[in-house]
Amino acid sequence: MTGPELAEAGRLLAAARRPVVFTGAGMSAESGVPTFRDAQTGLWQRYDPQELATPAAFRADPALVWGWYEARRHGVLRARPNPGHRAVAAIQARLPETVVITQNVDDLHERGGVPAPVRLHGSLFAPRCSACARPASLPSDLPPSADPPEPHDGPLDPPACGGCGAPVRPGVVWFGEALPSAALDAAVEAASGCDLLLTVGTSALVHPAAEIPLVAARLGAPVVQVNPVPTPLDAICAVNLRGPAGEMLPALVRAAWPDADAG
Ligand code: BJW
Ligand code: ZN
Repeated sequence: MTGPELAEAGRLLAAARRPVVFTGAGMSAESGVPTFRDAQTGLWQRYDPQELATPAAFRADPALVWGWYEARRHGVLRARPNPGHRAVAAIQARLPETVVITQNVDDLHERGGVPAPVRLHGSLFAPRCSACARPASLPSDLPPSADPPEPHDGPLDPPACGGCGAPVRPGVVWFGEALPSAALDAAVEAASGCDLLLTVGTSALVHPAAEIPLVAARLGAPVVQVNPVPTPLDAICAVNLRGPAGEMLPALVRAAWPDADAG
């Protein structure tokens, strides 16, 4: 893959020392994890994700919402990191001050070689009590020798908290809830001090996360976007790389460092 945009983005990455990589659901699309705003499959076609990902939906029907998250968690367990995840790890290996900030609730950055991404919207793998916030464990559905479970499909009662008996909830950030303050502070600090922000696979519709690239741009850092389609961030980007992350990111790493192993 060649082209003036890729060459320019490669020059910006090669010149960076403290880049931020900001990712959304499109990062994991080529791993087979549906994006948040993709059409859903199976039973879940009937529901709008924006209406399921709320505290009110969980209060109204805990089994519906817990079942949806278990279905998605099982899908992620079956997924593998794609070449885009490995290219992000290659950037961090080259530039150790790289900060990876993700909106994703899967664990594919970690499995792709980025040990500690800043998680703005929580994780599918960190459930907690809906009343007392005590961390809860998940069913041990991945014994070392077993295949990942078949995706769960349908409502499922959440487990009860071992401390107070209230329903356990997914450890994610729903609409109307505050983002974890340590993660948000770390993200704003990294974006404020970066010398390049690479935004990958996000529609940039959900706030306050969508403001992270704007913080970097406002303070003068160039913003490079990887997305097959335009987003509200197009206008602030120095370079728009229109294509899938699994192809564009390895190509970008090769453009920056022709000798690199881009995954
Ligand atoms: C590819 C690709 C490939 C495809 N390669 N790319 C300001 C203005 C307006 C509204 C608000 C505002 N501030 C706050 C709000 C309200 C609300 C909000 O933003 N609403 C908007 C929808 C209008 N925000 C909130 O409620 C937040 N909380 C809050 O503000 O609290 C205030 C408060 C303060 C103090 C005390 C109490 C309260 C919380 C937001 C939490 C969002 N959580 C979710 C769900 C997480 C759990 C779950 O997954 O179920 O996070 S919503 C969902 O959207 C999820 C995602 O992380 C997030 C972002 O989505 P993302 O990643 O961009 O995915 P998609 O699907 O939208 O886009 C995919 C993109 O990939 C597309 O562009 C494709 O083209 C692209 N793509 N294939 C590269 N191969
Ligand atoms: Zn409890």
